[in-house]
Amino acid sequence: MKIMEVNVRKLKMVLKHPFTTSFGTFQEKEFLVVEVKDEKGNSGWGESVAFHSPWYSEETVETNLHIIRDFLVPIVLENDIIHPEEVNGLFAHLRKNNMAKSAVEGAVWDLYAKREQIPLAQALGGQLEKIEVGISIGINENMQELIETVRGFVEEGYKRIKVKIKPGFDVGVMRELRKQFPDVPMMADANSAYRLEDTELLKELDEFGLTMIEQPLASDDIIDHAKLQSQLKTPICLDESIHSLEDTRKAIELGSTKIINIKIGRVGGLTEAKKIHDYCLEKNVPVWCGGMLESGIGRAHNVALTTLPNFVLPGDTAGSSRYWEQDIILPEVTVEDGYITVPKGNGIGYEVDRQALERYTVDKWHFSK
Ligand code: OSB
Ligand code: MG
Repeated sequence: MKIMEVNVRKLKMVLKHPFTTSFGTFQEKEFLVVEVKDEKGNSGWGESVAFHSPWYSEETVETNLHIIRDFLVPIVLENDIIHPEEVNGLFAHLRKNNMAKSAVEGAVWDLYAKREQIPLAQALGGQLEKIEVGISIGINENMQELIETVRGFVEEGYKRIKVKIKPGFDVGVMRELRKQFPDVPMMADANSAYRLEDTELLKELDEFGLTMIEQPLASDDIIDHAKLQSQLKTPICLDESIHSLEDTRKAIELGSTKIINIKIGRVGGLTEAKKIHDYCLEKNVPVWCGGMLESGIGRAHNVALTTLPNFVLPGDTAGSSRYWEQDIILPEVTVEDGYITVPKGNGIGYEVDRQALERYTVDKWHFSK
């Protein structure tokens, strides 16, 4: 396929409710959307999951813009790409910057599936017609409010509840939630807020039967996580530490993780995500799809990826209405009884709502052959 044009937009969308993690509070989301167009006028869409500030990873909206504009766009305009699996290779001489690469690669995957007139899920080899989803709940120091938030999502049917924790907001909170919801699958995500010296405290979480604890230790660590896992009954799931298939292999070999959170942006795109999925399937390590407060475009990519067979644990991809008054896709992503029905349309399977897209756009750039 020949990519004739690339359009990059910066969007700003206000979150319905602030979302707090151990590293900070999100009130709004600024992010990039990439559109690639072929010679027939088909459009493929990708979303960069980099945040405004480098607090989840070192990438930001501005570093992504720089990498996309100055390095990645020229590559996709200059090369005739037959299959999207080639894109990773074309970008391989550029180090890291995975979220930037993923935004462009994802757009090429969507374009490819549209040209083939098949759903993106099918292009990836996915089979599931509906996927199970959970929900991620931010830190709220008001326990009564937190309980009511959890209750609301349990009643909506979400298949598991993930709660963000941090030092001082951990064992007591999980104890109270477990008392209130004895049978609900629950997990905790620390976003790297602890150190190995906190092992005794983290062991106290074992009594609550959590399905996992996500990224308790440093974002660049796999050694201390292995030491911690040997002391914990609760499975550790790595998020921030995993950027590639190689990271996955090393973490599993070391015993640092028993479950992998796959985020398409963090690992540099759908091709690498699929490789990690396949490797984990072979090693009997369950995976699930993480979330980055995506708009509908990123959400649609997550839905497609999650149709692969080893996504056996509910992901974080909630319905569009979890975060947005109005999303940028039509129809919006909806959750019924804890399931998202995988769309049957070509490519990402949702239409980009160009009016909504335009309304949220704060800046845009156009590139052509
Ligand atoms: O660690 O999974 C995370 C949100 C922002 C940054 C990191 C994370 C999260 C979430 C929310 O947990 C996932 C979502 O609902 O999109
Ligand atoms: Mg996480």
